[in-house]
Amino acid sequence: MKKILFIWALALLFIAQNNAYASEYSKDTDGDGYISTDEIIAYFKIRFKELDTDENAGISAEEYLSAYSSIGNRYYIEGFQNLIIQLDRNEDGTVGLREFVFDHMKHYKNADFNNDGRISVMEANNL
Ligand SMILES: [Ca+2]
Ligand SMILES: [Ca+2]
Ligand SMILES: [Ca+2]
Repeated sequence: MKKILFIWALALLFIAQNNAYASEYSKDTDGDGYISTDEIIAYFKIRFKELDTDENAGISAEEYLSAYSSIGNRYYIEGFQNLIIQLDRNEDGTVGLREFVFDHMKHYKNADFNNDGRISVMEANNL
């Protein structure tokens, strides 16, 4: 029984990694190996839509929690409440699209590790 569980866990890990890999490449929509500003903003908009499950144009702490819990990790609502306090510049209690993109663009700009002025697919791995 234990062995079956172990194999099952390995299979899940493999599937999760493959999905992560596939999603990295979907950021580079023109396939030139680099993620342009337009490409990353398009990607962030897709991510925002995925997270905003009730489609009220804002991501709540509950929506963050359910999205990240489904990956199989254990998170707590307090962590996301703190995240929203940091990102919620118009203080409506949720993270709107502009707030979401603004915050994520900071990470995008910092991702150019070799300072060639472009973000490669590898550099965009953790965005
Ligand atoms: Ca590209
Ligand atoms: Ca929402
Ligand atoms: Ca807000």
